[in-house]
Amino acid sequence: MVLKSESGYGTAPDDATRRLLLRHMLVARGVDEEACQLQKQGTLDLWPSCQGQEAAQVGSALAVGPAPTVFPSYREHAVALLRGVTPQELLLQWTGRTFCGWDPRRLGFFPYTLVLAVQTLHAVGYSIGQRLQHREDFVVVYIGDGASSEGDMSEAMNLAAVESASVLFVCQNNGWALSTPAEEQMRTSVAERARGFGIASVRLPGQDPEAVFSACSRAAAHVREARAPYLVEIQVGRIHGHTTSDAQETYRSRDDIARARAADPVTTYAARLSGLGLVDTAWFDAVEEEVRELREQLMKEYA
Ligand SMILES: Cc1ncc(C[n+]2csc(CCOP(=O)(O)OP(=O)(O)O)c2C)c(N)n1
Ligand SMILES: [Mg+2]
Repeated sequence: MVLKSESGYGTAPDDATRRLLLRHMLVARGVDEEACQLQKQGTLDLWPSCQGQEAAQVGSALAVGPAPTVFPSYREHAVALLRGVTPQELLLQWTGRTFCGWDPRRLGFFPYTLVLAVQTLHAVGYSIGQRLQHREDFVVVYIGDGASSEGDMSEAMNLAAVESASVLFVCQNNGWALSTPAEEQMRTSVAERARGFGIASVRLPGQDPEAVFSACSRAAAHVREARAPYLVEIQVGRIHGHTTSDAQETYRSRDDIARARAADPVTTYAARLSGLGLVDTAWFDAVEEEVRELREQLMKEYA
């Protein structure tokens, strides 16, 4: 199945957007690192790190823009921050003090879902409801490779295809459902499976935020112009364990962990833009200062 539209949404990001991609990735990394620290100190009960997945999250979120309502899973911290969730709001849920730290209606960013894949049904139903009320019906839903094995995901894909719902499925395939490797979960890619339901799809590596931005821009154009669903499967690396409670060294080879670290999208992209002269020391200093302030606020609030 091919994209209905290859037009518009100039798919390659311009230089300002490239800097923005990197900035959001660096902010997300800083907040994630601080959350890991706070969990070690006992302030947070748990933290599911998104390290290694920043290019997929920032690239997709910037590509679709602010219009769509987003239904996240529980690891979309970079998307959350980009959509306006503050770091304080983001961490609150992981102290066990609230179900959701932010206002989902104001931000168009729904609460995190810990029950795998239910958000896919929420997303499709929401989009259909919005369309019936002649409101913005473009919806983005994030799932992991493991969540894609749930029955809800199959139901949601089928319903989206049959109803031609304006839903962009973004699957971050980090190769693991907790300790179960992707090859033990499925015999085809998630993208191929989507096509079986009649949903156009693409699969791509997720280290380069520009490639993700381009693919998601084209996917968003398809959703908007064809008013039909689309699925993007992004192959990402998981740098840390499933959560801070998970000792991944017990089931994952050292080499595999080392590969994920070596392919770190944040350091790789920072080096690339620096090499191209698109960012300089002053630029890095300014972002570092911003991240330091965010981390200090978190420490004050939580430590
Ligand atoms: C319906 C349901 N079944 C099982 C679980 C337990 N569980 C929590 S996370 C997880 C793995 C999810 O993997 P994936 O969707 O790939 O997301 P990732 O954590 O890798 O981002 C499992 C099995 C759950 N939360 N919900
Ligand atoms: Mg996974």
